[in-house]
Amino acid sequence: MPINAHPEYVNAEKEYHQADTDVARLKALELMIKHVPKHKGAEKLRKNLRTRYKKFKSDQAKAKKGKKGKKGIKKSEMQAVLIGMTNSGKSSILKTLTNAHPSIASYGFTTQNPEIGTMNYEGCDIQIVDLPPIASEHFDKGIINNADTILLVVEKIHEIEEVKKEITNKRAKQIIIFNKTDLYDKNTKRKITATLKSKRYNHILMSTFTNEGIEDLKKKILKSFPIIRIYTRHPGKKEKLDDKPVILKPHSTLRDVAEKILHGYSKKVKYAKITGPSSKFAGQKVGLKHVVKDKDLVEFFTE
Ligand SMILES: Nc1nc2c(ncn2[C@@H]2O[C@H](COP(=O)(O)OP(=O)(O)OP(=O)(O)O)[C@@H](O)[C@H]2O)c(=O)[nH]1
Ligand SMILES: [Mg+2]
Repeated sequence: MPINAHPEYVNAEKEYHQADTDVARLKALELMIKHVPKHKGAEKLRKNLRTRYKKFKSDQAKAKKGKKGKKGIKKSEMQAVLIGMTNSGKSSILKTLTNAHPSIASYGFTTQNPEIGTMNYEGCDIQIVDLPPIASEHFDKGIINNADTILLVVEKIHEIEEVKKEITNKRAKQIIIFNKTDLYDKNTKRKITATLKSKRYNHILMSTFTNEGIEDLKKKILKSFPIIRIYTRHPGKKEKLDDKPVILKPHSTLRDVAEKILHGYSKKVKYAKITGPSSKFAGQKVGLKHVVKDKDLVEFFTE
């Protein structure tokens, strides 16, 4: 115990040693710092308390971060990830495309944790992930490696190569989003487009301020996934078409469609009627081996 310690300090120190939770320990430590003797003889003690306090705080911050990390992101069937330099407008794009409400700010390094939103487009639920910026300590390559589609958000042409350097996932499709076109006149935009075209990038010019390019972007995102959509209608419910299509890989069969609706369902199906790109005529009667195509409409018949 330091010489000439206040009784408040003595009590706080006692509380500190008796505390059985981190919260109580931290509270006692704060009291100790408040009442620690101010004379020169206690200098070492003051320093020691401050160090302990700092360590406590950083441990707590780490624990909190760890918990968040564990929560992770459950990848959905179609996932696109936004990556780019700070301030390029990734979070603004997430907000424009989805139901999410991410923090948006002009000061840089705003996004600290991945943010997720769902984009509903042509009956599909597409997961959009907004990442902290490249160069941020929170930037997460793991998510990029798992993504189906990578959306590279840039404000300047030269950023494209810098962002590309961060991508090791060679399997994912890439879409270059040149954002903030509201800042440029027609002529400049024409030049930007010409450059992007000459480099053969799958690209889009857009602005979250004017919504220029948003619809095209949605189309491009959906098109980037190697999927087909099959719409189903259930017998006896002719008037009711399920608005959410069944999502499958290209070249799937009707058996795959039935199994996706309900595991074991294909065993009950006797035949199906199909209308759409894979049918010779509307309502063609087919078996489970029939290979479906995007936007087919299927009606299953059991007994
Ligand atoms: N002029 C213009 N500004 C935009 C546009 N989109 C976003 N901004 C602005 O750019 C700044 C950064 O936007 P954010 O969406 O937070 O950018 P971010 O890429 O998520 O930034 P970090 O989280 O730091 O990586 C904000 O001030 C936005 O208002 C746009 O289309 N045009
Ligand atoms: Mg952000």
